[in-house]
Amino acid sequence: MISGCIEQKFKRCPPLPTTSVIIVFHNEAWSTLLRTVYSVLYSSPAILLKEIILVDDASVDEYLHDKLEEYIKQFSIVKIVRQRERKGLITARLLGATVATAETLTFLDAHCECFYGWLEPLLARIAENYTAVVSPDIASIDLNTFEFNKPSPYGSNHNRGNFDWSLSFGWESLPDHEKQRRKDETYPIKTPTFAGGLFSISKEYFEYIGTYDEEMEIWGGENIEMSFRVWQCGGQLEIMPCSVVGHVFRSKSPHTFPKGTQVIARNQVRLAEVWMDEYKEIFYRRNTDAAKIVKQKSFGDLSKRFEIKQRLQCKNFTWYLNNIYPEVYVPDLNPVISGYIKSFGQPLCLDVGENNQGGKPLILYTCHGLGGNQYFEYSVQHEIRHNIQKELCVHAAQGVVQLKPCTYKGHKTVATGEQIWEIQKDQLLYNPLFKMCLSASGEHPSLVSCKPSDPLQKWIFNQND
Ligand code: LR7
Ligand code: MN
Repeated sequence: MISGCIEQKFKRCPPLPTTSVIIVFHNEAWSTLLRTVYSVLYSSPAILLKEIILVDDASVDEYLHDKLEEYIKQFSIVKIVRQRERKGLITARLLGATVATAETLTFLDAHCECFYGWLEPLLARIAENYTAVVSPDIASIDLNTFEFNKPSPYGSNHNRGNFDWSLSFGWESLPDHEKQRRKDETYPIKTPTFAGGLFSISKEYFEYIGTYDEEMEIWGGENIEMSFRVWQCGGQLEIMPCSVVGHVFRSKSPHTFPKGTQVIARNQVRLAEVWMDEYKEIFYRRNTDAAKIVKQKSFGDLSKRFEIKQRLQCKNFTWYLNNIYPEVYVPDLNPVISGYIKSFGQPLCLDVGENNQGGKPLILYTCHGLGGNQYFEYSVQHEIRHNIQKELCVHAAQGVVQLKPCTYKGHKTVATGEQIWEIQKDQLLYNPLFKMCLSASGEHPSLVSCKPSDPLQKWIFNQND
């Protein structure tokens, strides 16, 4: 634990605001759910913890019904409410919030362990700034051994939340200006987005700022929506380094999606439509499910969400990018060409693979037309970019052609010769530095001497449809 955190003192007069801890779950294991409940009970000062509200999102596991009900009777401050129909974590949290009676709400996933002293820094920050939406520093609990990786006494390299243009949440290290702004290690970290599962907020502010989008279903998107909304509408999203909570990070989602996983794309479309202005197109180009939902207008009614934006006089997405996340790379709003890149000689497309070292090799793979790993953009700088999670560019080299971080990173930088490609009339992809062409012979695309009659050197750019 950071030493400055151990020395922190919190005033009893006036006291910190109380909190209702809301834990939503669907078919959670008994042991992890109860571990979460016990750790909250053990690590929270009684005067601050008003209640723990368990919200069951229509679990089918038998032990989560009568047995759980019986078990929690021993704790006067633990309640359970149930969502009869499986609607997902967003409406479950909303249900929890409506029955909560404390001044603040604290949300947790159902597989957490709170570290000693976790609650006070969150509530103290809200007491200081009512518009602060605060997350703990999230530690990991090993998914096999369930061991808690306790915070290091030497402090840690803090991370903040970000998003990529497929609207996935990610972590990144703090930029220098944020390191410099913080006077010491205990200072709140401003974060462009939050993971969304573990946070505290004033109950009144939660309502003022528009709670959640109740039409979002099952899982996903709500954390990015809330991040954009909080910043654009005048709040602050922060990570409190002195508050530590462990979470079991799973390798894959255990949930069923009764209406299919397209609900995630639908949730994302709902947030893009409301908060991202013209930048929403950058996302739609990268996710064909989302583009379809937009085309068919099957994202539902958004009038209530636009009303909130209007009522709170929220700022636009350009403001958010410039002020809250100036480090972000914004892909071309109108790329020269975008979609998949298909070989003329083989029914294969350029694709981004994955190797054991976490690298991302450029490969050839059956075309699927879904965007994602087969989404490329031909930029104004003449790069072939795969800019979904990281900014990766097709990078010429003797032999196998790879994906490397793009050298053009916006103003004052240039695309180096390896990353420049000319689309020639005969459909060759020509690299002027090597004076060679991209070929689909072999397993990995490679550079060869140009030969316009070779079908393996011809490429077709296609819009995803
Ligand atoms: O249909 C569902 N109904 C539910 O009640 C699906 C899930 N849930 C419950 C589930 O039992 C759990 O308690 O909702 C909670 C979150 O689901 P997880 O644990 O499967 O989600 P996650 O940890 O993989 O995902 C993160 O992103 C989600 C997007 O919707 C939520 O915002 C999660 O709360 C969020 N978790 C965190 O922020 C913890 C830190 C992890 C990171 C990064
Ligand atoms: Mn989780």
